[in-house]
Amino acid sequence: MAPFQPSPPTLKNSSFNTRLRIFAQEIERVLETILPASASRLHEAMRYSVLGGGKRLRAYLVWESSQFFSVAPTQALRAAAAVELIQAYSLVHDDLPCMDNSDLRRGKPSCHIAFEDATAVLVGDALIPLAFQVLSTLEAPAEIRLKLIEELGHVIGCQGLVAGQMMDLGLEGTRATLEDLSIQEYYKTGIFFGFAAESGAILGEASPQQREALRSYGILLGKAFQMMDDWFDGWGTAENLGKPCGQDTLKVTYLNHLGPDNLYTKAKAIVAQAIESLDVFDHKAASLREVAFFILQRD
Ligand code: GRG
Repeated sequence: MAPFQPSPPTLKNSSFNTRLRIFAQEIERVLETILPASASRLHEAMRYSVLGGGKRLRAYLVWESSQFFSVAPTQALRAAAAVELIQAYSLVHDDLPCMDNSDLRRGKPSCHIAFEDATAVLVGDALIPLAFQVLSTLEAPAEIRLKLIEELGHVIGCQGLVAGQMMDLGLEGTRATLEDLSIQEYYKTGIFFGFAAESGAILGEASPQQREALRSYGILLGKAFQMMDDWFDGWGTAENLGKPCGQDTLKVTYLNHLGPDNLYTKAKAIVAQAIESLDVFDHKAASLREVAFFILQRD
């Protein structure tokens, strides 16, 4: 197959990339204050897994959507940090030998390689309640905190991320259809993105219509993200992605169903749909539109 160009220069937006990187530093600072810092092996492994890497894309969605509704910056950042704790847990567990068995994550040895399997399991176990603790102590009315906790519990639990991961395991070695894949990806990736985008609206006590618009945007973004993740797994390099590539060659993926050109075209169409969901916010949503383009060209 001829190499396919994933990054049309017209989509490159270096000012957005810079903004995302600066935001990532800000989130890192907040995470530093949230994570326990004793010399215990568990705490050390938690910090190793959460800090010093990651695009912080889901956190950025929380931040940007919070800006629509003038949420206090400290509260938006803490909610965004909670999302990143969950993201880190899911990656630590996904890398384990009994899951995706991946030795490299964010350009460094996966948690179970740097420490060992049992510690990596416990790191994930500890990050989940820490995320809920952060949400429960936000400076926001109790019903808002409760809503965030309820929604997060839903999207990462047995009808969300964990269910999606279970489906993923079940699809290995099968002739899964595109529809199977799409359902699995909705649970594993889409609804967590949906939560990230919607959480600013929850924090800002937005209308149901505004919440729904942001959730739809996030879910569609998650779908395009997963598609491009498959694309990069087939065509990227470990050096620029910070994780092994070509891991999914034996798995059913969007890439082997659709082929690279078709996949990219479909991902672009989904990004366009995601952007359409933001119509209700008019010019306020410029930055979230940029995130959608970033999905197609991340480096
Ligand atoms: C273990 C319950 C459980 C779930 C794991 C996160 C996940 C589910 C699997 C990771 C494997 C994968 C390719 C998932 C789909 C795309 C994805 C979520 C990639 C990782 O997210 P990025 O690229 O990572 O945003 P960073 O490092 O930037 O945070």
